[in-house]
Amino acid sequence: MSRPTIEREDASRTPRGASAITFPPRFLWGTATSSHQVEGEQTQSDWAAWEARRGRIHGGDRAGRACEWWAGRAEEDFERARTMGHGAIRLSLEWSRLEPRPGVFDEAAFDRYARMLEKARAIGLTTMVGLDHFTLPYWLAVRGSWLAEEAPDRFARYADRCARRLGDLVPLWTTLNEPSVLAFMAYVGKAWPPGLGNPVLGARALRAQLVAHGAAYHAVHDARRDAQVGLVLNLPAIDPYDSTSARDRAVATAQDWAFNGVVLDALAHARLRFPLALREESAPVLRGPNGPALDFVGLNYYGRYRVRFDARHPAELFGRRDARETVHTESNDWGEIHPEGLTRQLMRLARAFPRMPLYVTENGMFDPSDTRRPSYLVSHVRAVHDAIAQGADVRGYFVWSLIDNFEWAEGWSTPFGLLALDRTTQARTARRSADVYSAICRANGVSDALEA
Ligand code: IFM
Repeated sequence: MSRPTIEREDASRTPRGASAITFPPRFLWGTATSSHQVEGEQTQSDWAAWEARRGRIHGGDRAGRACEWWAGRAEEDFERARTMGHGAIRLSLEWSRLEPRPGVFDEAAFDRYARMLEKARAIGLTTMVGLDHFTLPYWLAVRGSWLAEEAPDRFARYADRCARRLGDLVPLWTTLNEPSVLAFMAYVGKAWPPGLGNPVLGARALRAQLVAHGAAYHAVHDARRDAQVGLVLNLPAIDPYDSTSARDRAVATAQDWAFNGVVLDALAHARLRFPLALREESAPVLRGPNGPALDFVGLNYYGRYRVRFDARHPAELFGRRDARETVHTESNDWGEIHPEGLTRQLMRLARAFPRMPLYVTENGMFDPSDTRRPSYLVSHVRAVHDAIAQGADVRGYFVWSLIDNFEWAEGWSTPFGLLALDRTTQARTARRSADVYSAICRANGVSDALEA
């Protein structure tokens, strides 16, 4: 199969004659990025080491210079975002830069992030800043990554330092990004570091990340009482392929529990249930002053998986994803384009965490020709509006991503950016979807003109 592939006619086309929609005042429109994927010159993390190993990344790609944010281009890209009418940007800090050795912090690296954040603030971009987005310092990787007993505590100490050093510049913090995805790709699977391929270790890594989230939530609040701290979850819609088949329904329910449900349950009730623990355990670290240890929840949503029962797939709880209609490569699958799933997952969050502010912290698709992305964006923005109309307190929406960037094991093969990146010249070119998104940001919704 040639890469990357997108099979399926466009399922996300907005219905003809759909009406204009407007979002609440002060709704945040932005894009999302992450440190390792855009910064470049990043050498001290588990990912830098992983990329150097043969056969790990599609085409032997490396993040390399990436989008040269560290070298100074972050500020230029913030300007571009602002010019396009965006009001916010989500980025992350690179733990391995800020704490290159255990307990040793790099003040020059903190200064570099401070300059980026000052720039964003000066031009009117609200920042949502992640403490960690998949990568770990190499010194922690050699001690066991998220399976190291010290990992949650180390993360909390690092979070404390970040909150004290950069807290003035950060209105919205997030602790971790997509803990289930990391557990699945790196511990259950072998595609990402540490590449263990063991479901039991996957459950342990997920549990450690949840504990780390809680510990960091408290650390940031202890450092800055006014901080807003959330967690970013990737919650795909997981449905039975054939809803009349009891076996398809059972495996869809099991997969949804293992990937989505157990995490929501842990956060909502401060408890760890199977497979995070053999017997239910209480997790006081996940309790905040007035309920869950969360001030908001970030939802990353790409699409829907439809699963069939298949006895040959025990590691996937006997469910095989049907990839015929999905956005996928040979090694990764972002699901079927299904905007209704975004409404559904937002409503699920609104029920699990009543009155909790929600953000769509990532949504987008890789689309080299940029023929499908414009309608994907419009249909998903409409899906967010539907959730708000049904009572969800959604405060913002971030497209993944502002610019083409290093897509983990897929390397540079899956362009997700509103801006296309020429990696040789570092030139940026706005795609048509950048204009469409710009029109959404400026109209604070979908206008009749955009619809036309
Ligand atoms: O690039 C990733 C990001 O790092 C986490 N969420 C999904 C994106 C697209 O795969």
